[in-house]
Amino acid sequence: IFLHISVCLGEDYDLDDKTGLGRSFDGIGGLSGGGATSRLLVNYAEPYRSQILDYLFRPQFGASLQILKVEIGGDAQTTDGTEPSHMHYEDDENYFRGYEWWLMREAKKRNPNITLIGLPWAFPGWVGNGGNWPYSFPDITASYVVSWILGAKQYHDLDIDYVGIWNERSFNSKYIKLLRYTLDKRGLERVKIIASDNLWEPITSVVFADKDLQDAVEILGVHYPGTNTVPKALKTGKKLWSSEDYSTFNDNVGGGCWARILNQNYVNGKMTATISWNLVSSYYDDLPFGRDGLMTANEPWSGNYVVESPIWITAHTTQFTEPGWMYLQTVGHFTHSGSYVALTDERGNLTIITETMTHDHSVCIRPPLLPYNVTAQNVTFHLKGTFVSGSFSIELDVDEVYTFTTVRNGHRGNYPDPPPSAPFPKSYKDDFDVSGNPYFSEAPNFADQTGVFEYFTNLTDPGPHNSTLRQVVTQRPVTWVADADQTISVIGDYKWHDLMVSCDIYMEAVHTGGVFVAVRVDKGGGVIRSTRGIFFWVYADGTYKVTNDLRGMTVLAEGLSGTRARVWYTLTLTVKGNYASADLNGYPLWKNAVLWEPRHGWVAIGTSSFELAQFDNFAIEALA
Ligand code: 147
Repeated sequence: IFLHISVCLGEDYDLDDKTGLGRSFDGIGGLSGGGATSRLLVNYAEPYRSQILDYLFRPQFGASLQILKVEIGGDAQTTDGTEPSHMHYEDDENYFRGYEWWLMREAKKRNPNITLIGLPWAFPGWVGNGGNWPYSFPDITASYVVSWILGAKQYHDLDIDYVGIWNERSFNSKYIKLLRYTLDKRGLERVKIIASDNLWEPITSVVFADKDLQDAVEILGVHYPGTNTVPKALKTGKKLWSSEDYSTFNDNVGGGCWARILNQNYVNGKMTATISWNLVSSYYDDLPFGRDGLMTANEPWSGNYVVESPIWITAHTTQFTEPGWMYLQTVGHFTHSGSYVALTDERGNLTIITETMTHDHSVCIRPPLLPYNVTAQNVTFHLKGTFVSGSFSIELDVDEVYTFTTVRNGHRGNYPDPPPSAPFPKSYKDDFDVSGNPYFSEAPNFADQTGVFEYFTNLTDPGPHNSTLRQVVTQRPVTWVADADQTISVIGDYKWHDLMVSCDIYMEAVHTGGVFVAVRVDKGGGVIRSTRGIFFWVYADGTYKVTNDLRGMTVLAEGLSGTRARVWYTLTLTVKGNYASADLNGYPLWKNAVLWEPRHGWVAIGTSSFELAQFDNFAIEALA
């Protein structure tokens, strides 16, 4: 009787393909990069690393992602760190740097049909020929980007499906056409172009008015569209994607945001793909946008990871659809708010996803969400057209997501709980001695914030410093945000305050060289220029400095050190309470520098400019 009454009081919704179908569904994805968001993932021990990858990519297991978008590393800061370029210098090519190649391979291994996208945020300095702009020499930029796509195939057998222009920065029509031309010339007709990974305008109007550009651009990709499009974008006839979205703390509100936009990006905005920034929160929590990934895996030292609610929200769509399925035209909003979408493989399968997220449980980071009211409601779906006629009713409470489907192999994947969360080890050492060819170019747990720090083998010096970590960016990149004028890589526990750090260092820049070790480093990401901490510098001109900031504006102490380039030295920095002191090669160099701020932060190493320098036998003893 209750059910009968519910049905009577409820509303009716037709699911019908009689008058044709809607747009073709292109998938749900995650974005690694923009930047360095997967940095700590690669350092997880097995089996945890594979488990995390399974939760992300394995079909019918977890998020079962249909799209993986990655940053084309440009040696510059792109939100949570820098990602290495495949061409640091004009005459340099290496397709094994960073972790995006590895990640794409792991994704493909699990889902051979996953769609791959590459997009640059920044470019090495030579691409701009010294200028901070990638379009002055568009042929250089195009061939640089196409090299990355060719390298993906040649070295990793990865077919990149789509490439973008310049993340959330200006586009240039001439460059887009030249990129299309260069792709075609190199036999990459199958690689399609997304533009412009920014707002709907001006790309929509420019594409609309330019026939050649229309031919070059396959997808209009926008960021954080708030589920809406503009009429002109629909009129271009192009596929519309939310090519970056979400960026919300991954608790249940983040899950609510994700559920609402996954449905409504199509219902309101006719967008047929949605990509989460970011894929997985594998960067230190205290970097910008901490935990804005579909799940959290940023403790490789403990093995702990957390499968958060957005993973299961994703599964509601991905486990019961495939790219190429068609949306029905009969999608929409419920009378008492919330939304439904329906998709079919055109061979009898039907998947319906409903969401009834309340405003306060589905706010995303951006854009602002206008107030609305959603209430519990009874809905009845009537199947019509090619679907066997019939109907079913359901009582939808608020903040619920349901999938109704003919697909039977959905599965809530599960592994035993990972090890418990633990802080970064207080006692930590790395001698950077990697035997043979390490698969990763970067030393575990170092998160580069300006410049790129890579394993390096001194072929000519078989001595104790034959395997080192080397800063390799020698020219200011074409930046995405404001990189520091110094290079810096951070590591450790942001809460650390009293500690001892030592590191062997080797300046390569004669006369002009300078390197530092630092503690209580308080900022990373886009604000890296204003980072403070306790920085102990030595220079190739025979001097040292102690500064309270990376920029070197506040000098706490300075003097003579006798240091010069091409000699190894051991720097030791000790900070306790309000006092700092340092040794050079085991002998006291300065002591009792007085400091007040910052009270805590990461440990860091780096250089005083974009210059080559090496580091070895890095060691931390955190006291508190
Ligand atoms: C995006 C970037 O593309 C990502 O790399 C990452 O930084 C992400 C973090 O939320 O944000 O950039 C945006 C930055 C600011 C706005 C939109 C996108 N904004 O203020 O509207």
